[in-house]
Amino acid sequence: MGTVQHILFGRFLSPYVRRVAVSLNVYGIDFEQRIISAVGDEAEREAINPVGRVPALQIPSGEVLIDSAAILDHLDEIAGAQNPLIPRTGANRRNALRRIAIATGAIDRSMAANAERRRPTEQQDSARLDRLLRQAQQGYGELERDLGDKEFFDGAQMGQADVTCAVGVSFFNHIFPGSLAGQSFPNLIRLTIACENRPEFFSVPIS
Ligand SMILES: N[C@@H](CCC(=O)N[C@@H](CS)C(=O)NCC(=O)O)C(=O)O
Repeated sequence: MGTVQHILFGRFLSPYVRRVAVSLNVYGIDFEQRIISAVGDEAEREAINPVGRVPALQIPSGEVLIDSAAILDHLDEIAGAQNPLIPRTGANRRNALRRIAIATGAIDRSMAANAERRRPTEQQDSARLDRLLRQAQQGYGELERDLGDKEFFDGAQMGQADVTCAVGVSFFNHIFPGSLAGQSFPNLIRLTIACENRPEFFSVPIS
């Protein structure tokens, strides 16, 4: 058995950490997880990333990559060969980047909404909470229409837009149960269930 040379920092509760974990699995790259919580453990997080955020990925050279987009770009470069999770050129690349931008934007809105509702009652801003939830749902609304009855966004093969969207949908429904119900988002729920039933996903459950 070879030595594990990739170390992924962060918990799979974080959709950013989780999309990196799923992508490592898709590419068949073994990794070890080092759990650093996104709350507390600030000194530990800042030792890896000066702005204190996860995910980070230590690669075999010993370098530590930060920010999920930069990590995924590296994985596409070293393991994507002819078939990267984000297409390398053209309209397919532009479309994938737009979908990923909407999915990560919706993830950010859902995380901000979660933080807003956890503020002490007297500091809570219900108008802001409503706006954040509405914008997250609007983002997923566009992705729902875009996906339509296709198996994956780009056709028959799972790409990064599918991975990021599925981890985002699972995360939103985890922190705000029922926020993306099957009646209103049937295509996204179908995609998410299909993804979550794959080993690349179910071996790295939200936790
Ligand atoms: N753009 C970053 C976002 C990372 C991010 O927001 N990470 C959160 C966890 S989901 C975090 O570390 N939060 C801790 C903090 O902001 O103090 C990425 O894609 O990696």
